[in-house]
Amino acid sequence: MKDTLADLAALGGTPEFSRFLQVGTPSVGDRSRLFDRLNTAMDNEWLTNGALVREFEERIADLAGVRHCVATCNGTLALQLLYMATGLSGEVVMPAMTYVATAHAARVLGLTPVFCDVDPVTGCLDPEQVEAAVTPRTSGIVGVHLWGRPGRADELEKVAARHGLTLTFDAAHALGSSFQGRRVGGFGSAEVFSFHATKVVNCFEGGAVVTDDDGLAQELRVLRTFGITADGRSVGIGTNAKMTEASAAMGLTSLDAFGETVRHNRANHARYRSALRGVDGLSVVDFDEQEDPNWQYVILKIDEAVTGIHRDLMIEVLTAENAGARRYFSPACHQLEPYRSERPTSLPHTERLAEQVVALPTGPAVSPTDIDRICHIVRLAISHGPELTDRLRRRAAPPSTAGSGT
Ligand code: T4K
Repeated sequence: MKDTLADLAALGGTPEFSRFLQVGTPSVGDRSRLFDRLNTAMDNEWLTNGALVREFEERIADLAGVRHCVATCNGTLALQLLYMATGLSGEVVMPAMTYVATAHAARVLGLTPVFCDVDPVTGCLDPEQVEAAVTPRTSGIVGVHLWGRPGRADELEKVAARHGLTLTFDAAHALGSSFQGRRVGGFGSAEVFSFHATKVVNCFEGGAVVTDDDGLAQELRVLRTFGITADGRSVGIGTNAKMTEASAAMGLTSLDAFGETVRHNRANHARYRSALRGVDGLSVVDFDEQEDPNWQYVILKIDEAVTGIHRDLMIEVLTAENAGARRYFSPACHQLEPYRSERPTSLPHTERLAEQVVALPTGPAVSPTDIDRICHIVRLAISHGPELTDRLRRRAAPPSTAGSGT
């Protein structure tokens, strides 16, 4: 165990971990099942958009508690297809506290993302702020279940209904989460999952739209396949967003392990919470009794004014120890190009969160002992916050040339 600042790898000590711990180590499940499934696809001589994709869609629809799942090659294209299929135009209200894909998927279609502030506790859209952001040009609202939490999704439904707007959700983080007993998948007109390698269920790369709307599902299937219907008629513009059989094989195998992954992540979350309890200026984002999340992310908030150390320096300290930590999400979307230049916006709650959040390593490859060791380092760093900050900044400063005579 490290005792002094000099033991920290960022200040020349030996890294705590010999292997790099990640935020998003893939949840692979039983490899032999994966290879069996890949062999089935080979034996069938059917490599994309076939029986494995159909099976994956059925199981995801079942998990989300909806009638339809339209699987795609990634979550970003699933968002684009959904924005197209719901006929969005003009302005779309969404949070900036999200991965930039939520906004870019709209922007590439010529839509204008209007970033709206979030509830400082949940990090999800604040319904009152959404109400204030609606203009005559608004056609829809895109909620984001940040870090797997549904936020106040029910209230967003009321705002959308009041203004006659289309409500959809970016549920990239929230497979298997629920709110007040309602499963994510059934909020708004439709919801989008990501099955990127780092997500709680992965397809290497993959995504899906889930919905109870028969017509919307049909439209999405056509858009996903070049605008061509199942009976071969070309009925309009579309793209190629189909999922491969290899991705579905991975998705099904990862899905087999889903229950175990969630149990593991829930225990990791509790371990972090108890190991970091009582440290002034630090909090692990927790959930309330209405929410049943999938526990995929462990988010730490660091208040520099209290701890004397900024989030970015904490990430530097942890990374040097081979404990990979990520900024989910910072900068926020409105602080990124092209949005920053096109439409300068001030979002105080979002900006404060974006300044403080760190996603910590979790997932099946991170053990309780790993967590205790990470938390020990966090506590050591915080207990000497101002001194550590000073030493790291001095170390990073270019050597002074004053008095060198050159
Ligand atoms: N909406 C939201 C709210 C999203 O979070 C995302 C994606 C989307 C929409 C779009 O969905 P997709 O089109 O991606 O399906 C990642 C992912 O690329 C991205 O999928 C994800 N969200 C976003 C939050 O994170 P980066 O730049 O943070 O890093 P990446 O992918 O290199 O790796 C993240 C961590 O996981 C690292 O610590 C390394 C580790 N890792 C990564 C890979 C790929 C592994 O251990 N194994 C791996 O195979 O973007």
